[in-house]
Amino acid sequence: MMNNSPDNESHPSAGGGLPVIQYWVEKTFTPTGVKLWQTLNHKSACLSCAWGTGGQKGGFVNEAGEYLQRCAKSVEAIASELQPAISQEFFEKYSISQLQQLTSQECDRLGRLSYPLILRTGSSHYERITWSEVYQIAVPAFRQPAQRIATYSSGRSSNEAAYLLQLLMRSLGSNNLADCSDLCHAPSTVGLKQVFGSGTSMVSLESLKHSDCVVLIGSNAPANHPRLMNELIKLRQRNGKVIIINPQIEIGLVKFASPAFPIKSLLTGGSDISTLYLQLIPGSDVALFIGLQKSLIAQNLIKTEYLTSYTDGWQAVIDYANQTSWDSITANSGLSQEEITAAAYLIGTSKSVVFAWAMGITQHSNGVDNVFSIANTALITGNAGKVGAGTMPIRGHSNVQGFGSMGVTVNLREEIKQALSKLLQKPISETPGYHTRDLIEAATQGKVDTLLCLGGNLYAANPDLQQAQQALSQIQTIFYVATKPNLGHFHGLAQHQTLLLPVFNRFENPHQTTTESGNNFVRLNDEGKSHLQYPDADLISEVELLTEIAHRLHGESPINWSKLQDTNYVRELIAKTIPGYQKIATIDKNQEEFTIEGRIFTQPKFATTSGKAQMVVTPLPQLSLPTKADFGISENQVGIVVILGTGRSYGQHNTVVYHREDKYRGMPHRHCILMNSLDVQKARLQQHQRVSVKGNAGELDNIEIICGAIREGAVFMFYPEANILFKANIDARSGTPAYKRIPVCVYVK
Ligand SMILES: Nc1nc2c(c(=O)[nH]1)N[C@H]1C(S)=C(S)[C@@H](COP(=O)(O)OP(=O)(O)OC[C@H]3O[C@@H](n4cnc5c(=O)[nH]c(N)nc54)[C@H](O)[C@@H]3O)O[C@H]1N2
Ligand SMILES: Nc1nc2c(c(=O)[nH]1)N[C@H]1C(S)=C(S)[C@@H](COP(=O)(O)OP(=O)(O)OC[C@H]3O[C@@H](n4cnc5c(=O)[nH]c(N)nc54)[C@H](O)[C@@H]3O)O[C@H]1N2
Ligand code: SF4
Ligand SMILES: [Mo]
Repeated sequence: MMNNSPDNESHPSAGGGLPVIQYWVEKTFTPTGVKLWQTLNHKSACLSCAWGTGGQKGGFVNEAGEYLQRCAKSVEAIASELQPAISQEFFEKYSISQLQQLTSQECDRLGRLSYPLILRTGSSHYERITWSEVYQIAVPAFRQPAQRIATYSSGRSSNEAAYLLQLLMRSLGSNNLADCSDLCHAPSTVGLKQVFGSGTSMVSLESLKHSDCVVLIGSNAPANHPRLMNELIKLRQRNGKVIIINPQIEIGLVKFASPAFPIKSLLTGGSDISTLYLQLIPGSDVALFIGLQKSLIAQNLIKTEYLTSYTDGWQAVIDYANQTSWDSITANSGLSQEEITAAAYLIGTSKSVVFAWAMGITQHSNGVDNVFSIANTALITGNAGKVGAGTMPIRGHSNVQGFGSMGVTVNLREEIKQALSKLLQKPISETPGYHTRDLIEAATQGKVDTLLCLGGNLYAANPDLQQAQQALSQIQTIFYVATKPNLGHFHGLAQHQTLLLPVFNRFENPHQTTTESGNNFVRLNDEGKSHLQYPDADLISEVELLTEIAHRLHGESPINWSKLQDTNYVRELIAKTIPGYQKIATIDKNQEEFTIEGRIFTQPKFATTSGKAQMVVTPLPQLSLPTKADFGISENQVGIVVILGTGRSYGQHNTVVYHREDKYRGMPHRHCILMNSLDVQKARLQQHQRVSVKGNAGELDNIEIICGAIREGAVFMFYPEANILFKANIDARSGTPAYKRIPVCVYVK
């Protein structure tokens, strides 16, 4: 399907463009507009995605020093943080059961949390408490046996806060450091570490600028990493190729109007992005990549000398591709041999190819295999370890990668373990920690007493919301550290006490902090001032909160925890214990932002023991579909079994909804299902009809059918609402749920 034209005339004909500019104008000319502009100019990294705009050269500058790089998503995120405080009367007035009626968007619009709150068993309302009461609760809560305490974190906090979080947990003898990356890019980290010895992107922004072909797989970058689109536009301008692999035609991947190219946007309605668009069956990426390998071999476009010199295991990968029949590849992927051959030719004849991907690759029960199969294809064509080429997971949250680097992970690197053990003057526990899904399972079984969530929305981000709620209700004490209320704060309640602790965000902290972008670049964030000030508001920094708890638990030996309130000292410890991070020790003095050592490979010498890339054979995925009867629905009832992929609208950030509608997909509200019109016909349904959608955990009624550019057999819905439908089916090696391949039945009751 070389489909380069959007199918529906009433939708915008390019991603970005006018709706985006309208949003800018609306937001920046309101009364808070002045503060918004000041914040956009503040020397700190953008809050939203991990592309890493902002920092010491100013809010609008990217890592290559280019200007005009802020996107509307950044404005959205800041605008939401600039909201006024929620009044004390609000929580006195509304009971928890009333708060549970709020939607995600309504929760966010309540405003900023500005003083600590507690909900005790038997009480119907959150009540204000003091910070000293918070610490009185925290100390005994963290003195529980190490295996019964846990944390979860989301990637917006600083490196310093992340480092302190894991240091606190390791010092208590616990490795239970669940993190949102477990639900996100964990398969990339696991897969890339095995192949290349390093779990992050091997491509810097600078290197990307030398590529002449980008293969963009399972990413809706126009919505979720808008400034990556500038790089694709420039690549097309220098005659480069862009191959898109996605079951859905995302309009902004066909054409994108970027404010950085205003004249082109006005004259032509945007720049062309995709050279070739491969609309495959959801979850079949491994089949496609084996097909690409097979075709590259057949077209004599593989680099055998490179394989023999720089890789191990290549022969088995080649044999497997040769043995796999075209019939099984095309049946599995839903693509024709011609389409795959055309893509292989573009890849094989380009000089430097970057393979970039996001959640369409990782959120599958074979997520790690997906990553292996991409890496194999890069290696077969010699596209790893040279300028302009390589593997590039496009990270989610703005500092999610920093959390991993700081040791907030259940797969702690041996070097860090040793260094931490020296620092803490005791061995690091060998008991494996809970990743996010393990944490939910352990909590369900009553094995967790205390949970601290540093940001995020553990409840709504997980599959099977009922299970998540039930799991959290088994925990004695939960501390939610947050800037704004979300669904989790009202639905994810603990058995005895739930605390809601307000903190400053990145541009408000009273000290400097750092963050790491998806391109391995470390940013310095200046101190700032919040519009929420004492005595009207009573917020603290995450660093203060964590060090205060640790100090009360451990005092000053072997680490002086209260001295760690000074983030310079935290950075000194980071420099000593985190590989590649030595330069962080002086970043506050010389303002020198830097690329982390040992991550960007421009030579085919990798971080594995032998220095060679380790190739792994990836079996074809088993893609079966249940029947209506499996859902308890009779075969002659109106309806159809399809594969649901869940994801983000153009107006949300993860579980936080900013706008109800998704103009680009023509979905007017949150309760829509995007379907192919042939499926709608086949099922004897109609566009705009209200239907029920049933999965293996739950059901949603009154869902409106919207016909759109999605492959036959595949449907799309928004998360977190859709998380009620299905149980967690995880990739065993990474723990990541298959949010992108969920069998559901769409039917009329
Ligand atoms: N504005 C905004 N920015 C964000 C976020 C946000 O919510 N809003 N979230 C941040 C976070 S944490 C993350 S992880 C990223 C997420 O960024 P993305 O990964 O771009 O987000 P998703 O909405 O999950 O979209 C994944 C894409 O994969 C496609 N896809 C689905 N199934 C398959 C498949 O089987 N194979 C292939 N090849 N493709 C498939 C979908 O059609 C969709 O286009 O964005 C980050 N940036
Ligand atoms: N069905 C389905 N489910 C998914 C996904 C999917 O594609 N489909 N994607 C998954 C992915 S990729 C991810 S990353 C997860 C996201 O999961 P999470 O990261 O857990 O969720 P978020 O919605 O990003 O968390 C938002 C909250 O963070 C808090 N916050 C914001 N800034 C700060 C700060 O500076 N400090 C602190 N302490 N708190 C702050 C605010 O209270 C806000 O409400 O969801 C996963 N769940
Ligand atoms: S692309 Fe990402 S980092 Fe850059 S301004 Fe937009 S949201 Fe922020
Ligand atoms: Mo994510």
